[in-house]
Amino acid sequence: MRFVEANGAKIPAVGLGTWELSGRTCARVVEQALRLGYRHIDTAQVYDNEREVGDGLRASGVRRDDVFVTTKVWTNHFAPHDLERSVKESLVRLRLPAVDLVLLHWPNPHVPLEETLGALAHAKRMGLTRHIGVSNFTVALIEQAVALSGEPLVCNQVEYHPYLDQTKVRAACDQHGMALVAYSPIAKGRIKADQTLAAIGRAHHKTPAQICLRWLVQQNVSAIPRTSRIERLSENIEIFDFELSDEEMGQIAALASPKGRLTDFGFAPKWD
Ligand code: 1BO
Repeated sequence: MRFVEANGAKIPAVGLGTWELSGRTCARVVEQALRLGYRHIDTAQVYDNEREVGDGLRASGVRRDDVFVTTKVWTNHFAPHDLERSVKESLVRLRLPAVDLVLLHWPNPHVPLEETLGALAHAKRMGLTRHIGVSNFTVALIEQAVALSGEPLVCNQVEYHPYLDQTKVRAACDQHGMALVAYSPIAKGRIKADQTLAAIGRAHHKTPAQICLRWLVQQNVSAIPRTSRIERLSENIEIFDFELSDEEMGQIAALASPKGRLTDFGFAPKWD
């Protein structure tokens, strides 16, 4: 497995996203993913599956120290007194003494960022997490967060796939030594019918999803595809035995369109 290094963290380049996985399916998929070689599992308080992620971790038999576990604090727990308590509750659900990474899941303009980041840094100093970071932060918010954080931020997790240009966010992350972690990296399956990805795939004997994930990791991005299908789990990590040319990287980047964002929630910040 390849890693993305960022401000002291070593994040496996491919992980399992668990957004929209729940119950026994979630536990079974996490267990299988770990058995197949995944070493990076991404969950969040708002996914309501931390308990099942913990079940899958334990059932896999993989040593805790060998897995990079991320969770995220939802915006209703951003007040300083609440953040630490909510992280502790996440740990109870996961049945872990600490996670590897805790992220602020989404910007919350109603709580001063400085206070939330202070509480997040405190959670790190207390040993509840090895690293801290943010998610769904715009370039302007990354700049603010870096300036305000008392501890290094190791990543910004955002939607990223060939149909969405994240050049500016990626550049801001690079500038501050942060990794970009890509959720919805295969564009919720839309890439399956893509002729450009299919043609590149034929040249490398790979599927459009594998081409897409390889395109991300070749940019030093960590991708967290989600699937509930066991056969897809293998497909999504079999991307380390080939390389895309500069020309192919460019052809894939050219697929981006202004309407490429798939997850435009009402509470999302204005993207720049
Ligand atoms: C509301 C969840 C978005 C991806 O983490």
